Amino acid sequence: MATLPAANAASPENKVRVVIGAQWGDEGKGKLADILAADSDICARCAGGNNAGHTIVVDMPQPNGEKKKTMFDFHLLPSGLVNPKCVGFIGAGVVVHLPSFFAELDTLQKKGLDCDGRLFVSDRAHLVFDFHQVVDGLKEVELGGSSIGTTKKGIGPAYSSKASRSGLRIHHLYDIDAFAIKFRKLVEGRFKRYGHFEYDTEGEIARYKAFAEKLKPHIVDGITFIHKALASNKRILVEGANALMLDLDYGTYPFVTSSSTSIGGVCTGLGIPPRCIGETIGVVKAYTTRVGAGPFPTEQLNNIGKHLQEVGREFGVTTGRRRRCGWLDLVVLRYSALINGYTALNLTKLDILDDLEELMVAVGYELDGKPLENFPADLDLLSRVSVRYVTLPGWKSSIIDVRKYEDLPENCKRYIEFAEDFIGVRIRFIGVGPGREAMITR
Ligand code: 2SA
Ligand code: GDP
Ligand code: MG
Repeated sequence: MATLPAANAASPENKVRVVIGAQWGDEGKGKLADILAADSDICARCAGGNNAGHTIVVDMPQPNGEKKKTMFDFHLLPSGLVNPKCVGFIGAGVVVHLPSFFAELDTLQKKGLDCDGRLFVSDRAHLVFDFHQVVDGLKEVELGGSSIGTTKKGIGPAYSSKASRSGLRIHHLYDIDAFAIKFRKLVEGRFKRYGHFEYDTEGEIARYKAFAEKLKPHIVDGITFIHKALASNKRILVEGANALMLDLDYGTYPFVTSSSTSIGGVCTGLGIPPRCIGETIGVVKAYTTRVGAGPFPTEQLNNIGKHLQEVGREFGVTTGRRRRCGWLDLVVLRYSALINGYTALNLTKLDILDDLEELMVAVGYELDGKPLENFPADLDLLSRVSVRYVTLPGWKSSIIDVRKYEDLPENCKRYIEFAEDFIGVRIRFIGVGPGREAMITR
């Protein structure tokens, strides 16, 4: 064990920072991760896979010295990679679809981001295969009217293979013959369960043989990697994927993703102890969106929902699906804050509310006239709740160019402070536009 640092070698002051989604995803985690990556050495993903979609808009320097507004969509790779000094790390809790890994890397390189020598993946991370994606689709069909609305990226089936202890991990690629035997067994199992589907098993094995070689420079023992980084005072940023309300345990089960998207997933997905976690920044969209099926108490199936969807350009980054939209739900956010223990919040997309006359925010759920104490586990019960709202006045002016808190319109500050007081966590960052520069810090 001579190469590993002692268990307490990390300086107690060097704490890991975490960016995590507080609602149903797409809050704007990627943008904050990109901003914080500027003073981070490592940006790590701990959960999920290429179901995630994180959009970042930056002014990229061009060879002619000018800057060009460039959009990056991250799925499997950490968004911190936009910062040329930041190293990307994919932890054991992530499920990795290698064709997507290389395709995404290729796109980044083509857009002028040199990622050579600064992208690593844990040898303990599980692999997502194309057959997992086929099975994802078949499972959805089987569910019929109660389908989850997954991204069909094979995420659920890959985590199922992991939990049933038949999954294949990155390190299995080192012995391709043993890999092939296990892989055939895994595919056979899926044929038994779902009937025979079109799948080139042997072709896939050959492809993975090539991937194994190509991936070698990226593979690390994730525990050694992360603990050496901690011991040498490297600043680590964790970029959460999806969000608390999609967490396998604490989300609106079964309308959730299949990983631990809460703070717990940071420890299990990266192999770091809780005492190493410092700031946990919850990212909160100023209204609520959800993509896919499942309960959404403040959803607005009317002109308000349409307005938020259109002005907020609410489309899935991975699938292009239209996102469902509704009012800010503070019941959800209190629940979310209890589980994740946010030390600060980033309120995003506040500019999307600029034109609205009045804003409603959910402050309680009632069932048969009685207030509920917490966000309920039982979805049947949840479908019967009535939502109690408070109405706040809108600010009816553009805030996109505001950069100081005190310059925001009074009603806008009132909205922010109302949410902050209700949740009980300081809103430290306020997003007023998609660009890196459109962020107010207080
Ligand atoms: P899955 O594919 O098994 O993880 O789907 C299970 C549920 O999790 C939801 N989910 C998401 N929700 C919001 N954003 C996600 N990423 C993409 C984006 C989504 C897209 O950034 O826009 O492009 O559609 C994401 N990934 C998974 C999913 O909708 C299911 O409800
Ligand atoms: P993520 O999955 O949490 O990283 O979020 P997505 O990238 O899926 O969706 C957030 C979208 O909102 C992206 O298109 C961002 O560029 C954009 N965005 C982020 N913050 C803001 C903001 O403050 N204002 C506006 N108008 N857009 C924002
Ligand atoms: Mg997203």
